[in-house]
Amino acid sequence: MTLRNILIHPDPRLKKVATPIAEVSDDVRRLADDMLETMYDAPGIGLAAPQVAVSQRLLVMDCIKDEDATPRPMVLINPEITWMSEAANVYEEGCLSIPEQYAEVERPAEVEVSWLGLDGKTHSERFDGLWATCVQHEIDHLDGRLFIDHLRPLRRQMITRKMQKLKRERARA
Ligand code: K1U
Ligand code: ZN
Repeated sequence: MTLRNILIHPDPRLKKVATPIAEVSDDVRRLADDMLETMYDAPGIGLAAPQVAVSQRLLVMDCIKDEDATPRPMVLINPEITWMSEAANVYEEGCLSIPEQYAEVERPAEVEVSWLGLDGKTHSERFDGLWATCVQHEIDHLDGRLFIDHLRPLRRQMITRKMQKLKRERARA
């Protein structure tokens, strides 16, 4: 397993709509393994392939935050939201591609998602709580959307400027 580099906003590769995956190949299994390792190392609760510069529809997540609890690493290929609740939930979101910036985002409180698993089978599950927030945040990445795209333009601009400054500083270091 290899740690992959996480792209930082602004980057045109984070704005592209990712391509569906045709089959669960060895490359796809390797990508999923690398992404889980990269997510746990960050640390984060989710990661989408475009964040590691792969424009394919694959995401990983594990929203078990308690270190004493059993982890639940999930790999979702070509995920689709098939149902969303009318009730909404507000969560203060972060993003590994927008380090140290957090903002409240409102999303459906519950979603049903279907996806292709690494076992080649179709899966479907209803998510709520942090899992629902996280899976929607990650599917947004597959569609070239970031959590700051849900904010008012001025707030989004402020965060983007901070990220431009961070990238300049990192390039100089
Ligand atoms: O997609 C990403 O950039 C990962 C992101 C996922 C996410 C966080 C919060 C709400 C929705 C989606 C992160 O994992 S940011 C880091 C984070 O939330 C975290 C890090 C360590 C422990 C617990 C949470
Ligand atoms: Zn993110």
